[in-house]
Amino acid sequence: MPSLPLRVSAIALLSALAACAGHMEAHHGQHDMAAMAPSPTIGAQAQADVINAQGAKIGHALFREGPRGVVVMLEFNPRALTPGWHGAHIHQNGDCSDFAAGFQAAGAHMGHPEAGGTHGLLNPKGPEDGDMTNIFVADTDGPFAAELLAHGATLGAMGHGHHNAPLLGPKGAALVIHANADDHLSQPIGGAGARIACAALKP
Ligand SMILES: [Cu+2]
Repeated sequence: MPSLPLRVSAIALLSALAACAGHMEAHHGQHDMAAMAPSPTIGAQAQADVINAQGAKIGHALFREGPRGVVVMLEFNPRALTPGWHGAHIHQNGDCSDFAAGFQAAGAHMGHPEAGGTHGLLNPKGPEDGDMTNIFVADTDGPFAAELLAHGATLGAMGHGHHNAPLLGPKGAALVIHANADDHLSQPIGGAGARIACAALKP
């Protein structure tokens, strides 16, 4: 683990453990404990360039782990994406190398149907671990940014508790931005269309 691009704060870890112990006292339940266990890598960070379908860098992605998922901060150059809504998901492979072929190497969503998942934040049978809210790009000549929560992700190498998509596991992970909005319901990707940008996290 020391070679991973992670910075784990010992203080954050201790306070997380303290919160954990307090919770266990309050509820005494093994099941509750498993459900509420905070991530062991809380406070960890990782970052990656966002590239477009020409392979050019168009922005930056910062991933920061909190107790209920990974907060993804995206910052883009002017005109990096077409105006309008764009779906964004965590895909299962940290590989954005085949940009000319539409980023297929990034694979399916984290927690895809093979792993028992069903797509959609608004789907009663969903969501997959990699599902996130859309971003909206205004028609502007300036830089722009967005922040998303990867609710089912951890920056650890192992899944744990409710966070069962390890972004820095053996295959890494990729943030993929799509051409159109995700309707959070239809299968398999909410009708979000082509993959237009990608940021790879490698283990
Ligand atoms: Cu996607």
